[in-house]
This record gives sequence, C-alpha cells and structure tokens, in this order.
Amino acid sequence: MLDRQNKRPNDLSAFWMPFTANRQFKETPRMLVAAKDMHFTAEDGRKIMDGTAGLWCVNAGHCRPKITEAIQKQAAELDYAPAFQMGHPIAFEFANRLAAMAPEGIDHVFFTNSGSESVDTALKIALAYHRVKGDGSRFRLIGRERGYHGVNFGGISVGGIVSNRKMFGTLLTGVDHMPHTHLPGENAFTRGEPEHGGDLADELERIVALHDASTVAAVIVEPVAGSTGVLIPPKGYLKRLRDICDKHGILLIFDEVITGFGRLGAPFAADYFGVVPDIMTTAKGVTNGVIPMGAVFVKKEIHDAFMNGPEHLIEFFHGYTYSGNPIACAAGLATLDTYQEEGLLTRASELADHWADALHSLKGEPHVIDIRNIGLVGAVELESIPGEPTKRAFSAFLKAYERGFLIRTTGDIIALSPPLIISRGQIDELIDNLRDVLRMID
Ligand code: PXG
Repeated sequence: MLDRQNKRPNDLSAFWMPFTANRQFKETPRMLVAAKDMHFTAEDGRKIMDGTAGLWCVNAGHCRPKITEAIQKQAAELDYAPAFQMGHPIAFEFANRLAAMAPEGIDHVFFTNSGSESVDTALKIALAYHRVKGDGSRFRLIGRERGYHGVNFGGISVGGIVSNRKMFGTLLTGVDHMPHTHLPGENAFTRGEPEHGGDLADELERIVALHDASTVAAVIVEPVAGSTGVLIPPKGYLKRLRDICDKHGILLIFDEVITGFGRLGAPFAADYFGVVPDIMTTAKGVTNGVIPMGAVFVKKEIHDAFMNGPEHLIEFFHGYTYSGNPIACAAGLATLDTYQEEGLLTRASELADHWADALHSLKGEPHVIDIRNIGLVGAVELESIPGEPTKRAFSAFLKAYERGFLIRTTGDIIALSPPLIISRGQIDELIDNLRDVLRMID
C-alpha cells in the first residue's frame, strides 16, 4: 500500500528490480514521485536534474502537455484494438509519419514494445528476408564486442557485454563478433569522432572470409555504443562496414535505440554519419519514453521481398499483442509534433560545442582517465579502484543523487545524455555539479 501522505510504499520486497543492486536500493531507496521538463521530484520534495533523459529516452523532457493530453484522449476513445488481421487508423498514421522522416530508401515500419523486441524483430526479419529470397543458407549474425542490443536471447547473442551473457547458456548459435573500437591509448580525450580505429571495420572482412559470405545474414551495431559506456565510432568506420556489407550481400542493421530521435543532433545516427543501414531498430525516444514502444524501420526491398505467395497467407509470422497499440501511437504522434515544433531533432547539434567544452573542462579532475562526447552524449571514464571495479563510479552516482542530479554509470564510466531541451546554463550546472562530485569521492 502506498502511504499517500509521504509517498513511500511501506513494503519494497515484492518488486524484483531490473538491473539494480536490489539489496542496496531497498536499504536506502531513491524514490522519484513526479517529473517536469528537466527535473524529477524526489519523495522528500527535492528537485533532481535529469542528466540522463531517464534511461536515454525522455528526449523532449518530462510530462510534456501535448503528449500527456494525447494519451488521455486516446485512452478514452480507442483504448485497445487487436493488431493481428485488424487495424486502427492511428497505427497507419504513425507508421507513415515515421517512414517520412526516415533516411532515404527506408519506408516501412514494424511496431514492437521495446528496444529488445525491436532488435529480435530486426534479426528475424534479416534471417527471413534471405530465406524468402531463396538464400536460406545465410543464417549467421555478426555483432560486436561490448555491443548492447537489449536483453532478449537474440539481443544478448549478438551483444557483447559479458555480464549480460554469461548466465544464460548457449544463446543463439551461428553468431560471431567484431572487436570493439575502444582505443584509449590512441584516442583518450578526443572531442567527437576519434581519429584512430577506422580500420577495425576490416575485421568484418576477416570474419566474413572465415565463415564465407554465403552464410552471413546480417551485421548489427550501435552507431554509437551507449550502454557499454559511450564508444564513439572512429572516423570512417561505419562507412567501411557499409561497404563491406554491400560487397557481400549482407544486411547492415543499425541499433538506433539510443541514437534515434535527435540524440546526436540529427533525426537518426544514419543521418548524422551519412551511412544508411538496411534496417534500423528504435524505441525509447519514439514515444519520448512515456509509453513502451519500439519501431523497426526497414528498406522497401526487404519489405517487398515478403509480399509474395497467395494473398490470404500471413507473410511474416511475427508480431506482438501490443504492436502499434493505439495509446502508444497517440503518444508517438504527439512526441513527433513536440520534437518538430521545438526543433528538438536538431537541437543537439546547436548545443554540441557548448556540451563538448563543458565536458572536456573535467579533464584533470580527480580519477578522470578519458572523456568522450558526440551530440548530446557524454562519458567521463574514471580510473577503477584497484580490485574493486564499478565502486568509484557508483559512489559518484550516489553522491550526485544526494546533490540533486541524476547520472548513469556503467563499470567505472559516467554516462550523460540529458533531455534535448536542456539549456546552456543547465549544462554548466550539470557539469559543475559533476566536478564537485569528482572532487568529493575517494
Ligand atoms: N538497443 C540499444 C542500443 C539500447 O541502448 C536496447 C536495445 C534495449 O531496449 P529496451 O527498451 O528493451 O530496454 C537498448 C536499451 C543505460 C541503459 O543506462 C541503456 C538501455 C536501457 C537501460 C539503460 O546505458 N538501452
């Protein structure tokens, strides 16, 4: 039961919290009870600046009126309609809006409910695509070390974050991994795209040669790796991956769950880097994080390859009860309106220099061994306490929360990705607070 007076539930035991140190949390809970624009309100009434757009999703900031109203209205009008063999107008409207803003050549959208589902959907589309084209021997999937593609079995199989994989058996077979691109020796404290490491894309050529191109269905990468601690692609790297995939008839999937919807200063990373994949996975910012939703963007020729055979037959045996859920679509449309009206899909490019200056001013502060940035994404990597990895960054996280701002940590890396509405003054406030925290922790 919730005690409405102090907003503290009286029993925290039943909720097994995701990706959380449950015992630590329940000993000293950090409870958020409200949010508006750039800030949360904690249960004790303190304002907490959101330095991470929730979990990289609340790109337009919190409790935006247009989105709230759209959800309320849709819930009262058509709350749910079956998505299999039935339709409702708003799902088509939303898909059209999304397709219209996608990079050239990408014009179909498959709805899911999360990034993890978008990834598994994309991998299944890739495998099935080769099969419907009569090329079913292409069954291999290539991911990358340190990649994060959600937590479902497909995603952790192509992903490369060891702790997300090691507990879960044999995963998918037929998967290989390219090396990650983190080269701190050469690239530490680079602003934007690093100079060194573009040639690591050639490792794909080696892996393809090992397995033979005729067995490889798709390559999946995050254009900017987020969860692992923000790894920016070296100059030329993504373009080289594109060329190698083209040469061998392999589909290229960009996992844009974090980079999609303005995070880098362009609608998608594909736009930012000028490299168009065959499939793009998205979620998070598609509804401003407000209602669970994901969208997989697909090139025309991939979609059209499925539109074969007798017309009364289902072309692709895949989908979710909530694919294109009306309330999620309403939230999504209002989100796109908000992004558009406020220029949020390109705002990160206006702020990028100020952001980079502020972040890199932390060079020389205690424990800092690298700083990375692109668009409105930043990472500050700390030297680990010997024998106790993650402890230093976690204490920075706790100290930051105490001081009234939210950061994310992964390993000993602090990741920042504020809502795209952040002001220059708020950027300075966030970074100055972080500076103080770095000076306070051991
Ligand atoms: N792909 C990528 C690239 C992601 O970043 C997912 C897939 C999975 O999305 P869902 O909606 O299933 O969680 C993600 C999610 C963090 C953090 O702090 C990152 C994510 C989720 C939670 C925390 O780095 N990314």
